[in-house]
Amino acid sequence: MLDIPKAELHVHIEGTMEPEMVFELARRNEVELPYSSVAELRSRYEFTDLQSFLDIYYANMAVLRTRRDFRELAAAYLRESARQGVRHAEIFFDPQAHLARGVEMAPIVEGLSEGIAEVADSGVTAELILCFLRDESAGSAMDTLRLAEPFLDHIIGVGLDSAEVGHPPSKFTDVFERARELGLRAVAHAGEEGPAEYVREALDLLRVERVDHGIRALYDPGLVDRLRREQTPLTVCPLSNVRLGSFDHLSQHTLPRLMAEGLMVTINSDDPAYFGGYVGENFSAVREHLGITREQLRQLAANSVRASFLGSERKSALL
Ligand code: ES4
Ligand code: ZN
Repeated sequence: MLDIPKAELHVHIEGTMEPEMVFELARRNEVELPYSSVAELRSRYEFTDLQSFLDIYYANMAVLRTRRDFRELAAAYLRESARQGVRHAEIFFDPQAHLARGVEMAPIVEGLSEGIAEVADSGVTAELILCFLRDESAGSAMDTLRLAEPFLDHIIGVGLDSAEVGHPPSKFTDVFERARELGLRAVAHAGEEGPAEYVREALDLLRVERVDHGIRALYDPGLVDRLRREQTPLTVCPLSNVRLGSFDHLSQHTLPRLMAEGLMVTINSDDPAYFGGYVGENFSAVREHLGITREQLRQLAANSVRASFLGSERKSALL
């Protein structure tokens, strides 16, 4: 299963920072942490919903300060993922969270790019997707996009993440239109905790090419028909959905139903340092707890390559 070539399309680079790295960077950058050990930090990783996770995710990010930090973070994620069969990753990053602490766009984007370049010899490729924090204003998102303009060579697209409920995609229509004018691709988190209507808005107003999560689309049969007809990729994150309370146990996850509906489903890790595993562990878990067959795992892996922003030649090579 680890040997099947895969693409990871839904991973937040800040969510790949393992507790050991949180402590290492805190020491190096002289940032004070409110925990005395890695074990104590890890013991806080009991989440009830998305916000309870986001609170600790944003707090831990305070240790990320320099170009070197971002480079090491990206390289470590890609090395581990490559071991699990990931041949290509499209990686989210949250610049607003770092800009707010006085870290500039250049060390963030260039550091992440250097990390990607550092592991190129292992055959894994990656692209960066700039995510806007939906619980910040549309104006802040537009300012962030403007700050990113000198770095567009390093950025393939834009996304939308953070606290979903109460922050509909419609809030960001103009920002996504501007991003499209700049030649960027578009994706958005929708239907993770928010309603199916947010998935429709992401498609109609933000004109996204993939929906991140999208699990709540199943509450809307008309939307399911549309997603099937258009074969819109959904980047599903099984371990994340369980850790954040969408399902009580992995055996209750609706991944099999999404597949049975004929949707273009992919499997991803979201925030692997927080949710119990990278893409390989997500694949193993759905096989064990949802009865997903080896053949279906192959299908899910092939979907991830097809749903990526890779060119047709590289896609063919990975299929
Ligand atoms: C996230 Cl799981 C999840 N959902 C929304 N925004 C996020 N940012 C990082 N992880
Ligand atoms: Zn996510």
